[in-house]
Amino acid sequence: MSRRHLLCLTGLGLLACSLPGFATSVTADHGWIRLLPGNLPAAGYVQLHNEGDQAAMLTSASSPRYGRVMLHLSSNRNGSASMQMVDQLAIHARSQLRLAPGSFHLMLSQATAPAPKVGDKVMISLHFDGGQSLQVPFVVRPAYAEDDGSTAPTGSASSSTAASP
Ligand SMILES: [Cu+2]
Repeated sequence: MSRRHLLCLTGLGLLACSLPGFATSVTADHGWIRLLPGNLPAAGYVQLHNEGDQAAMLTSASSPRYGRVMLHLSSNRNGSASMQMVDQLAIHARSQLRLAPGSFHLMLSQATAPAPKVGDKVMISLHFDGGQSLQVPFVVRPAYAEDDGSTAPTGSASSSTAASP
């Protein structure tokens, strides 16, 4: 159970949770960046949770580490992969939206020097309709990474046990 859920059970929490605006209703976790070599743009992924009663609209994003951050959607039409810009992304009431490889992502380009490297934590601000923003830490991961690395790889423990004498 998240801290927010606990807060909502208290009297003060009830008041806070009933206030309009999503600043108290949208949270983000598992932020990570897939770094690509050279000057290729990097991609940012994150999970957004809207625990409020109203939809929240993500309209843009920015970062001190990247000169340009765009909302993108990857698609695969007739076997060819492509990306398109997205004006805004809705996180519906009481639901979540996952920015993930092959789907929605943040396209990060024009990295500021020194360029982000694997292991860095990059702050990205997510800007929502209505003027509020959310500061989210993104951990930088290598090009081959599939997720934020917070889940331990499965299977490695048993294989190493089998290999030991
Ligand atoms: Cu893209």
